[in-house]
Amino acid sequence: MTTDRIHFPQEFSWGTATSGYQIEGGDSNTDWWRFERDPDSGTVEPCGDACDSWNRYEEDLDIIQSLGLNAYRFSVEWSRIEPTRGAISQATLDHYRDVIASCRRRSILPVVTLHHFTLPLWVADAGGFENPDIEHWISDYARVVGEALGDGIGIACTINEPNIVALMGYLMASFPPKVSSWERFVDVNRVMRACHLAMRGALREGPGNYPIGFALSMQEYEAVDGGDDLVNSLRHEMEDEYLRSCDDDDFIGVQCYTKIFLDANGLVEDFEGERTEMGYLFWPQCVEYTVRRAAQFTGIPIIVTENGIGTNDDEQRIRYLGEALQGLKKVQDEGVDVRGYFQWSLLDNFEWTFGYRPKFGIVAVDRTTFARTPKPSAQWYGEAARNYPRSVAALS
Ligand code: GCO
Repeated sequence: MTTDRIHFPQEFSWGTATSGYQIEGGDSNTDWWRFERDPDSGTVEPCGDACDSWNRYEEDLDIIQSLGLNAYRFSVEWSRIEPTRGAISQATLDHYRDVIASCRRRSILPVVTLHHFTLPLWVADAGGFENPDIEHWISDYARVVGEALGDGIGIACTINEPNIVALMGYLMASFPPKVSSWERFVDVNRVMRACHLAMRGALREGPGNYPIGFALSMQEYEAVDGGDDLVNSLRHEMEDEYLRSCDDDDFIGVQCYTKIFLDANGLVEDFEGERTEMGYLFWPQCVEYTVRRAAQFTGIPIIVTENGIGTNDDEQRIRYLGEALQGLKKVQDEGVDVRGYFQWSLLDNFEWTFGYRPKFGIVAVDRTTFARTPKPSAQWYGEAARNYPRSVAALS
């Protein structure tokens, strides 16, 4: 363990999260950009200019500051930093140094993700996560990021939802490279864990003593009508193997949105209960469930690196966040070491194959002018965070 050299922020991190591709705009040197142009991809619209946050990050940070939040999770784009193998863009690194400095000026902790779903074209063309060399490529990239940004990073996530990249890209065939194979899914999960370790090693060699971990997608699973075997094998691959491998990390990032039902044939779409815009079950209780589950596997600190709801109904969002925070309080009272909570997402942004329809943001973004308008939930969340746990006790 290297925890004594690690500096965890003293205060609980109250933040909101985004990712480069979903908000920056113009990340054209990626597998996703190309994928969106394939008529068979199933993507409803291209990402295009996204929220133009490449140019408007100061404005985004002003909003975060005005809400009284003390942390911001965003991602840096490999495709911009290393547009072709070994060619590093200093201008891009300078840009991200500015973003980090802009956070610091506002006393906002910069929580930096290095890989959030997208690959540079040169990596994708060489086989992406199925090329054994990816471990070297991605750790070289991490070394570059660590060297250039490490003195400013507050917390680092190496890979965002490695298990979702594997699931959606290699089993469900709905993200690039659109493969459907259990063996390849299992294999990519294994490669992901190796990539994380290599990246963590590279970051630790650089400046800074910030905590390093990865962000895992977790769910509450429920087996119905003979779904037990599927729940067990899927959860083994999607969660348990990852949770067993992270004891030497500084924290584990837990990301959760809902509860899913599986029968012997797969995902059950027909279930009772309130739904969100994504068709998910309205299930803020997933926070306490998944945090508790992560804590059963590992004793390292936990950060809820993503939780939120896609909805057009901001009242529903407020209700969701309120119940989610009540769950957070419960697990903290049980003694689980949780160090932060990041609401997904700051902005209404590009929701991958669903395009701009789902509204995960606490801030609306005009699709033509890019004007930002905080929703009532933004104010609500800021106040709930500032007054936690009093704010949450008042809800029950
Ligand atoms: C993910 C990603 C985000 C999504 C969010 C809402 O979990 O898929 O980290 O990019 O936008 O989860 O679906």
